[in-house]
Amino acid sequence: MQPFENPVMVTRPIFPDLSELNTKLEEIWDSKWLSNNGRQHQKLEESIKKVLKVPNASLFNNGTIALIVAVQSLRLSGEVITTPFTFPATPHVLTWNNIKPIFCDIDPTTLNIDVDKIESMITPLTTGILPVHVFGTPCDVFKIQEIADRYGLKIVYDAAHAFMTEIDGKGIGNFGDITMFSFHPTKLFHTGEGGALVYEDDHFKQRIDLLKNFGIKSEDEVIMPGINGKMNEIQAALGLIVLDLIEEERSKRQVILKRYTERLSEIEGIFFHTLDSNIKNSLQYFVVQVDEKTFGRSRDYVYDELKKYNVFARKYFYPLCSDYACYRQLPSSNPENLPNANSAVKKVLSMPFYGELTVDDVDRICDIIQLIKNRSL
Ligand code: T4K
Repeated sequence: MQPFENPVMVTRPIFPDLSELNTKLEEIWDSKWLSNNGRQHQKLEESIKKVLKVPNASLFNNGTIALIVAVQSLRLSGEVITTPFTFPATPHVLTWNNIKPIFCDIDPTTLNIDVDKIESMITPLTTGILPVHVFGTPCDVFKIQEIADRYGLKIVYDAAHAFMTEIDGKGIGNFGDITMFSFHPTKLFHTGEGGALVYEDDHFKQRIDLLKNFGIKSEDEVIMPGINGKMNEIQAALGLIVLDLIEEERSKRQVILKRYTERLSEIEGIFFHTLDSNIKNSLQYFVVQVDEKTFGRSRDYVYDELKKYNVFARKYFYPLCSDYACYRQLPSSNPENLPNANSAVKKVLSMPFYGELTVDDVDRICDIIQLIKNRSL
C-alpha cells in the first residue's frame, strides 16, 4: 500500500474564506478598536452563549488563562482533585494558583475521572474538583455534583474538548460552578487562539471580567491582582466567521465518524467509546484504544507504522501528567493509585479527524491498520 502523498495530520483547523475575514478586518479598521471589549468581542460573546446554551460567558485570549481565572475566581486553595489523563494545562493552572493537584484515577472506558474514586482522595485541604470532559465525552456530572455538595467543594470543568457537547439537550457548560472551553485552532470551533468561561451564577460575571482585565474597576481603582486574559477584536472576528461554518463542519465529521466506526469495529483489538443516545457529540476527536493482546501489536507500533504511511495520529495524552518531573513526587502520582490511567496511556491513539478528510482517506487509514494487524498474525 502506498503512503499518502501529503501528510494526514490529527486535525486541521477550519479556514474560512479569506475575503470574509478581510471584510471583517475592514470593519475593525474603521472602528479603530482592536481589543478591550470591542464590538466583535461583544457579538461573539452573545453568539457563544446561544451556541453553548448557557446564561453567561466571558471570552479569553486562550483556554489556559481562562482556567487560571476560573480557579482564582472561586478562591480555590490547598488541594484540588483532578485527572492525570489530560493536557498539561489542566494541572498546571492549579500550580499557577499555588494549589496542589491531586490525581484521581480514570474510568477505563470513558477515560474521564472515576467518580467512584473521588471521595477517597478528599482531605481537609480539598477545596475543589477539576474534572475534564476528555475528548468531549461528558463526565458523570450528576455524581460529581453530589460529591461536591456533600463535602462543600467547588467544581471547575475543563471542557476544552467539549464544544457543543450536550446532555439531554442541556449544554455541557451548565454543570458545575464554572466551565472552560478552548478555542485553539485544533478545536472544532476556534478563534486562532482563545477560550471562554461559562457559568450560571450572574454574580461571577463582574469578578471574572475584572480578573481578566488586571482587576481594573475604573480609571481610579484597581481592586484585585488580575491578569491580561482579554480576547482581541481580530480573534473575535475570526470566531464569528468560523461559528457560521460549524454546522457544515460537523456534518462532514459525522460522515467521517460513521465510516471510522463501521470500519474499525471490524478489526479485533481496536476499541472506541460510543456515546449514549442522550449525549450530543462535540465531534472534536475520534480516539481509539489499541489492545496489544488482541490486536497483536502495541499502540506505539501502530503509531510508528502509520507515520510511515504519512499518517500522523497522536498519543493524546501521553505521558500522564502524574509522570511529569514536576508532579512525579506527589503521593497521588504513585502508579498504584492510578492503575486505569497507567493502562490507558499505553493504548490510546487520536486518529486524524476533520471535515476535509474524505471517506476514501478514512478507508485507506483503516486499511493500513488492518494491514498492520495482518502482519502480526
Ligand atoms: N485543557 C485541555 C484538556 C486541553 O486539551 C487543552 C489544549 C487545554 C486545556 C488548554 O487550552 P488552550 O490554552 O490551548 O486554549 C494542541 C493544542 O495546542 C492544545 O490547545 C490542545 N489542548 C491539545 C490537545 O492539542 P499540540 O501540542 O498537540 O499541538 P500541535 O501544534 O502539535 O497541533 C496538533 C496538530 O494540529 C498538528 O499536527 C497539525 C494541526 N494544526 C495545528 C495548528 C496549531 C494545524 O493544522 N494548524 C494549526 O494552526 O497541542
